[in-house]
Amino acid sequence: MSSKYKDIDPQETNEWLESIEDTLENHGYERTRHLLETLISFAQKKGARLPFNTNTPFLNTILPGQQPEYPGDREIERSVKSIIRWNAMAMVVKANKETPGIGGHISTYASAATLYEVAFNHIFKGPDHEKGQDLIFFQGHASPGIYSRAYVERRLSKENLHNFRRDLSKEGGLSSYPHPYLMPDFWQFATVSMGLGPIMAIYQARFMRYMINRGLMEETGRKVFAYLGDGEMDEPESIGALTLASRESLDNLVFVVNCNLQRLDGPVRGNSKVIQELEGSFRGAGWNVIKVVWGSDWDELIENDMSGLLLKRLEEVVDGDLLKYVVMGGAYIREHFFGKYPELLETVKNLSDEDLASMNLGGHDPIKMFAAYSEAINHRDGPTVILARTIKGYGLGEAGEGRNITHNQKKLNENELLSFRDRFDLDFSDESAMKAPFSRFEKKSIEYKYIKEKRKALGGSLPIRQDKSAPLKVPPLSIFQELLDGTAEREISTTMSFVRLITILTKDKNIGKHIVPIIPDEARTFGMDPLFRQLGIYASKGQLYEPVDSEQFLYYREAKNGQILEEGINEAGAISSFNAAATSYSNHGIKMVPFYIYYSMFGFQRVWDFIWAAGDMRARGFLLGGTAGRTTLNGEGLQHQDGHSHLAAAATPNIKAYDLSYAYEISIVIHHGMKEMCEQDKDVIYYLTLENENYKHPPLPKGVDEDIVKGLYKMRSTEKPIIRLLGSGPLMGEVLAAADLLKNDWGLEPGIWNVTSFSELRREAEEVERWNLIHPEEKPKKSHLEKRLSKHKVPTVAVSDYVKMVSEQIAPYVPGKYYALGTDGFGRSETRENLRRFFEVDRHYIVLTAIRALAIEGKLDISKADEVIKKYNIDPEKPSPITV
Ligand SMILES: Cc1ncc(C[n+]2csc(CCOP(=O)(O)OP(=O)(O)O)c2C)c(N)n1
Ligand SMILES: [Mg+2]
Repeated sequence: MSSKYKDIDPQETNEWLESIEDTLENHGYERTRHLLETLISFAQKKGARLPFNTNTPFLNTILPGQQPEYPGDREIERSVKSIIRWNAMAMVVKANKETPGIGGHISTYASAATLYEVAFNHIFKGPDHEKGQDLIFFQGHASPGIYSRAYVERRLSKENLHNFRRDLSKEGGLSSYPHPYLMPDFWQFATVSMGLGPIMAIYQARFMRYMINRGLMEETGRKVFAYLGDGEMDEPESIGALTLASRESLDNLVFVVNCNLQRLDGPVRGNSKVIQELEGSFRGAGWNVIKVVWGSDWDELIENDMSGLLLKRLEEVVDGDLLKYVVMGGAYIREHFFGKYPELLETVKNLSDEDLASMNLGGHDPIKMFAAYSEAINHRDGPTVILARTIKGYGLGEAGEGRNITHNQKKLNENELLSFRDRFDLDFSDESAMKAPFSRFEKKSIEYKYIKEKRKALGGSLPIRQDKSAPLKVPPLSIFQELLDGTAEREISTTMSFVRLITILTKDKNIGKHIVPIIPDEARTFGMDPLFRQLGIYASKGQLYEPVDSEQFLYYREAKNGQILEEGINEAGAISSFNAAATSYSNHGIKMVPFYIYYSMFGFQRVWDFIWAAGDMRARGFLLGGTAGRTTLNGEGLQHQDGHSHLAAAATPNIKAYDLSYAYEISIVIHHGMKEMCEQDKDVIYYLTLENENYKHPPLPKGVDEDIVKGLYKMRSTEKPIIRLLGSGPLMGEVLAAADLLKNDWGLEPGIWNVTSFSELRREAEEVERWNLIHPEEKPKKSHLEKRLSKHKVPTVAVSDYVKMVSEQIAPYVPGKYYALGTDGFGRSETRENLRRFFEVDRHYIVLTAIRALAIEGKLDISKADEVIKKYNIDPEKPSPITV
């Protein structure tokens, strides 16, 4: 501001400077600081917005004179809001009366009702709006209020409300929190794992810009709103990506933080002020901050505060005090808040204790909230956060208003129900109120007509989740022909195969532009840098500089319509981008296919909660764990070597996980996945582990396409093998080598199978087993495993570069004894060869296991096992990799 401002009176400026200098000289820093702070807050209070400090006074950002006229009928809106409050409370109370322990949050929505109701009536654009639908991340535990509004709007029935938290009830339940998986026509975003909502909302807003800048979507002014708890803001994910939003000038993004100053156990910041702290963080990160602290009842007192004493007092008290005032009432407030300074006490002498107790707060005042929303949605060039002061459990009185007990408080006694009724002027007889009935307005009532008209004008009811996306034509498998043909003598890694595949895919004229490659700063590690030039890296500002490598062919090319989302070292952000792209079919009506490739170790164990949310949101896309495999990634050591992500993947219901050995497997699995996502509208995520070991890739054997997808196919076998080896991913090489040793050194010829997915095999086998269990008299079905392996009840040795439990998943379904080799234990930096020996998964251990298995079967003498140990220098004294 100062640089742009033309000094119209330099002499006056000088006089100000001189007096500051004077004070500094005569009274020191303390006095000077005091004077300046007083000047700044005075100016701010008078409406001057001074941008360069992180905090403004503990007052509303928007002055009363700057508030727009309220566009609604306050009285009707209040009756609607009151009945919505009532039903939201009654849902939880009833649910817990009928089924003790079913849970539910009463007090969150009670604090947030006005935040939502003002927006439902005047702000949120619905699905039929000519400018398109806004996207709303509802605060998870405010769900009862959102259901209650849907009931009052007649979108849900009384039975539905009765079945809150009873997902399995016959008529269909209402899920505890926003779960699109359970209510796919209603909820859009999974928010209740706190911290995920805020960062996903930021990346959703950014992804909308990406779609617009790439010409896939029109800019129509759609917004992303995220409703968040003040306690939730303590999650690192909540504030970790704030600067991305300002850097990307996301004026399509509005956060609304429900500052009731409490979380579950107690105050969010008892000893300071959470609103001021959040203001500092958001302003520091470049956001437009609108504080809505005080309601209209405070306007006059604040305006008349000439001495600044009121502001001084407001600045002095901490959140712990403010919470106490809510609970203790007017006389206490008079004595402890205003009473600290006699002059301040004077200013409230005409107000009764009741008046003092009922002075409303900003987040409960529709006028203040509407002013905040109007400014937020019209703000340009950056994101806005509204920090709204509310009271947790508002209206619950003794039953939990502002108290620390609110979460456990699920039942209201009769008196509490009656006082809730009185507080909101509800029209129930005593007898009726005590039963906590659900209630809504008649269809012909003015209230019903009013809310329906308001929603109609704004484009229809919310929340709503739809899929209006057209199918995307997947090209034939033959576009990957070069990968299906194998590499002959050339040695490459599975990662390189994948990079080739995505290069081919993005060139396809039909589906190419729908592919979204996402990478957190590892593109060069994976050899994906050629894509920089071909596809460009998305940058909303284009490329304002000449890159250092501009002379080179593969330079770092940023572009406004770039296709790659290069997220930097930011897995939480990258997976949030994945979630946005993977749900684009429903949120934007356009199918996109994200391929998020990352260091495998920094996937599941770092962002599994987001992956779980992706499942909940019915996401579709590909996760690629690069540099995977505990022994295949050799030099990087303990914190890098992933030998367990497949366990996590196996436990995630919507994930189909594959550990692949050859380029043709990758092509077939990805092609199949794309068909499911783009043509068959299946809500699936494929997880592929890719490795960096170079070897030759054979051509696709005949007739195994389907088996590759199912999880197991035959590599080679004699008519009647006496033992079976199962290999997976890069360890297939050791299995093949072991087979050669078995043949050449011991005269045994095993059957060799390649397992592309242990988890898919297990799932299918379990489904078959379940069917057989509940259809005891019918002809039993056979699983893929049984069909392929049951002819020979011989021992099986399975080896993967993952912990043994990964390959043991299928043990119950494989005929004959099952021996698993795996990489349990912490990783090490070493050569690949030494690592495989250390983890006891190399060819020699495979041979030893096989020979011993045959000895146990009585097919060989046990002394053979000892011969193996000697021949291959296996050290029986070597400590176990799990214990060292
Ligand atoms: C990641 C995560 N941790 C813990 C919880 C459990 N939990 C549910 S509500 C809640 C308190 C929320 O406080 P706040 O964000 O201030 O919301 P309020 O209810 O006060 O509006 C907690 C800890 C959760 N849902 N998610
Ligand atoms: Mg809170």
